[in-house]
Amino acid sequence: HPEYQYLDLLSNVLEHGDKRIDRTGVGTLSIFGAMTRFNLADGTVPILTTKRVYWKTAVKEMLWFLTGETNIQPLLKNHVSIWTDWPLDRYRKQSGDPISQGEFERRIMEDDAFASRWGDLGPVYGKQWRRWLGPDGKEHDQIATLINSIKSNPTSRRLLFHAWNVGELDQMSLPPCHMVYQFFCTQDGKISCLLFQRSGDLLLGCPFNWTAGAALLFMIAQQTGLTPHEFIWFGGDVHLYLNHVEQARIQLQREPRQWPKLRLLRKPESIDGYRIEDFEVDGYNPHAAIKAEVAV
Ligand code: DHF
Ligand code: TMP
Repeated sequence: HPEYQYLDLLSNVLEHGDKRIDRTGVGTLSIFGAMTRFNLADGTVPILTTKRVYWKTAVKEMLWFLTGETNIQPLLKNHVSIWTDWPLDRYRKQSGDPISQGEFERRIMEDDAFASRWGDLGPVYGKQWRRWLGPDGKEHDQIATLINSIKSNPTSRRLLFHAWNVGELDQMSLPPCHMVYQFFCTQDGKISCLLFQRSGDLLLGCPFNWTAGAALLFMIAQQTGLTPHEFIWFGGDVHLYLNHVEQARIQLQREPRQWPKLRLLRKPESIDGYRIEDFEVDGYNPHAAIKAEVAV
């Protein structure tokens, strides 16, 4: 079962990870260099079954990146709170206001001025993917260019987009973790995606990144008339936070179940036309969710 790639990685990190204090102060067990390879034939998607993964949240995050947005306001309006901690932390530190998360999210949603002052993450994924600022002031839409290139030159070795914009890193609330997405098309009409991720939170981040990356490949395949083939993931610093060790042990005791299938119910005119309602996941019957704190 392909999910053993995850479980093996998790037990490898638990057993052999280098124990260190990380940027967040929580501490991690880290290994360097890991790969997973998932076959998406017949619509199979990497959504872990040894715990419930909120795949709609992961897909909504991906759709938000594709809009080019970097403000959390539209995410919150779509009931996605996974990015709230970073603006909230900044707001509390800079204003001295010990606001609750719920109240902060309410203000971001209801007060546009507050949202634009405090809800923006800086020039993160969406900005770099859709509006990378060139030295001449011209903005580059890497996603539109990618799709055109796949259609016009499918054997190109330059089918990729990148988020690590060195000159803008200091303005980002977090520098990009999933950094480079590269694509490869075969002569018989299959397309694969390879993602390089410099830093991976194995318990919380990676399962989301795999699901979202596969969803992206399904959309790009549909837009270019190709069939999704493999989603390949490379991790640099792959780690388990020390406050996730108990959760990892629980998950390691569980048996994977059959992976679900993803279907796109509609073909939008362009990559910009997708909505969460277009995604249908069939046969997802995971083990129970496992709660874990995200390190900020
Ligand atoms: N920081 C850290 N330390 N780890 C991350 O994985 C991470 N991911 C970010 C931003 N910063 C990060 C963006 N992606 C969750 C999942 C992905 C994500 C951020 C957070 C998360 O907390 N997932 C929980 C709850 C999901 C939900 O409430 O819908 C989970 O159990 O999967
Ligand atoms: P870092 O910038 O110090 O590497 O911290 C970022 C943390 O967030 C790290 O634990 C990796 C994790 N992360 C993911 O795993 N996936 C993601 O998509 C994001 C945004 C972060």
